[in-house]
Amino acid sequence: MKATAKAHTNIALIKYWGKRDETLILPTNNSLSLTLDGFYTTTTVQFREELTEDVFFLNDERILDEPYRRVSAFLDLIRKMALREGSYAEIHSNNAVPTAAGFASSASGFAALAAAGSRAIGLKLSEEELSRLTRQGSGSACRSIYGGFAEWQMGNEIDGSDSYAVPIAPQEHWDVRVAAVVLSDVAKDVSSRAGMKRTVDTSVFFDSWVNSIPADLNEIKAGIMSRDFTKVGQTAEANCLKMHATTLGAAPPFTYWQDSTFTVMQTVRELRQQGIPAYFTIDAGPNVKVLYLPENEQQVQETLRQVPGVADVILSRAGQGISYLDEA
Ligand code: 2P0
Repeated sequence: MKATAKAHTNIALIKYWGKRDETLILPTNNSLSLTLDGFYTTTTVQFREELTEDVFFLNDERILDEPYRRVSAFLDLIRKMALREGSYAEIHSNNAVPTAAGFASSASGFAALAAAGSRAIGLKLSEEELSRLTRQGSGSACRSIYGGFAEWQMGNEIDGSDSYAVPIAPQEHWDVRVAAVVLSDVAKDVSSRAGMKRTVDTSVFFDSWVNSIPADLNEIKAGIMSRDFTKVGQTAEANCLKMHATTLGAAPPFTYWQDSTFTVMQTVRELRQQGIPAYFTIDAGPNVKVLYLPENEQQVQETLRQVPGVADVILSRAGQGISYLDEA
């Protein structure tokens, strides 16, 4: 009745930006990501008969507010699947995701929780089933079941049965790296969930965004398969810019970018002018992630560190999928 799982976060190269069902977490477009080795969550779930409610510890601290409710509501799904309603668990989660790095710990967090929770309660889920379950905790988490490159297929069914991630290429396929550029003065006033919803509800650019996805997906998958860094980088960067453009067409309009976000973007373009292939992508926040190849690591890192407003640069390689650490 106890299991421990480790899951890594992922960075979307083709972004998930829009839901068609907010309860089941069903997206309006396919997305594609690279799982990262540097950022992960390790979670132990133990179902214990004497408990009358779930107990959740994050980084050894008891959590009682909203994150607790989200974790417990997610365990409700697992209890329902296992026909074990009324069984409660003690959950210990540890994040090796520097919160300042601007990576959503929800991706690694819900992937690890789904894997440990389902195993602890005795469910034997396929990767597809696990991804479908994980999706209902946080959308992007369903891609973290797999190492390397993974695609979340949006599906068409209203019950979400065909909405889950599939592997595209394993971690060993290609040594592409990501620098997380952490800005020193970060103010995020629109959460990703709220920003996504406002965009779907009001952005005049939203349909164009959705319509642009199939071509971007074809292009980036061809680029991944042939290890064509220029093709992958150009497609990811353009896709990121389109996602962020939708926020400017929302009502009221908003943006996640700050001054130093622009400065880092411009620095990446200058690296390219100097012959260093590097491309940026940005999630629902001001920090920038830069894709680069191993042979350019030193120059990319040194250049980014010198940009005014940059507090830190954290490097990561491609990471692995879910792993189970101990069972009883
Ligand atoms: C992604 N993001 O594909 C995209 C790119 C942000 C930008 O997944 O499902 O708003 O409501 O938990 O927390 C944002 O994640 O998604 C996200 P839900 P959330 O990685």
